[in-house]
Amino acid sequence: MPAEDTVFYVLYDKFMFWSIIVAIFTFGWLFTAILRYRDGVEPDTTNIDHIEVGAFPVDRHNTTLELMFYIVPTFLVVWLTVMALGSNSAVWNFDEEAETFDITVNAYQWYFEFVYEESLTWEDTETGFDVAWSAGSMQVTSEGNTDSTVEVKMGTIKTELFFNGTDITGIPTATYSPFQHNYVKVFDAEGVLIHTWEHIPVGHKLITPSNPMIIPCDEVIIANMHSKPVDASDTRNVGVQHAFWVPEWGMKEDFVPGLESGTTLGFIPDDAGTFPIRCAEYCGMQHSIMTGEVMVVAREGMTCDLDTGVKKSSTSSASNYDGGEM
Ligand SMILES: [Cu+2]
Repeated sequence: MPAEDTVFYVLYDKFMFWSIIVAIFTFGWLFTAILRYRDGVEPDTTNIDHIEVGAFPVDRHNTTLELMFYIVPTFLVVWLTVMALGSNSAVWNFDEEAETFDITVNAYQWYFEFVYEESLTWEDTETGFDVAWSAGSMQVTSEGNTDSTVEVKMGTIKTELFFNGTDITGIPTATYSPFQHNYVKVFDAEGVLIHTWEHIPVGHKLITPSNPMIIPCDEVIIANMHSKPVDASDTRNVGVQHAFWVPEWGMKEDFVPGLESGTTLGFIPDDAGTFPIRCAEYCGMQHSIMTGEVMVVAREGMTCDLDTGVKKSSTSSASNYDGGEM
């Protein structure tokens, strides 16, 4: 979901285009008038009977032209307003029927925390590797027989295994649980990460800057956002204002301290990839380092090829306050 896909990008373009047109006309007119009617330049009075300082030359005015000065800008302003209002319906009316992926985003001084309200099992695509892991057993298969190291995490236990392209041994499958954070990471001989399979359970927390926010592609992501104090023991401290900003998507939403229900950001990421997150609201000393990444992934066994029937970003990026009762 690059910013080019979003309704805001189109709006920005159209507003910019018309601002330039209006500016050329207005400043052109201004400079013409400055040069033509400056002190010391004799006015051209060929077609004027009389010209009086401070009086409008009534015998020479052009009704059509003057009317246009009112009509054209009025139309332009009304049109731009209607067009801008159209973006509201794009971002505030989510398809109620649509399946959503809910995630809570908390902002602290000075990091973001992502709390999973739903579990997510995802896997890299097109790497040649495939990991199949469930309660019973784990299998790693590879198209090319490359020697690799496999790092397996089950809950808090990490194990390093060797994979020769076909066989992998010693996997402690007995304690696999979908309620734990589990991952399988495959590294090549040089230690470069080449394949990841991961299961994020409900309630799992990922924290910036060391962890990205991991979300599935082609789904309506609903992020419920709260500002929180680092020290929760002081009840007077309700956190400070922050803003969640993904520049590449043209998407931004505030965290409002003290707002119980939080704010909501809804969007459909359609391209897999990693995109930077920044805090876009000055929030104290280390505001500038309050950054992170959002990682768009394909659910296990799926791809992000847009043939899932999900419309491409018609509800692309959204920002609205949660609840009409505010
Ligand atoms: Cu911040």
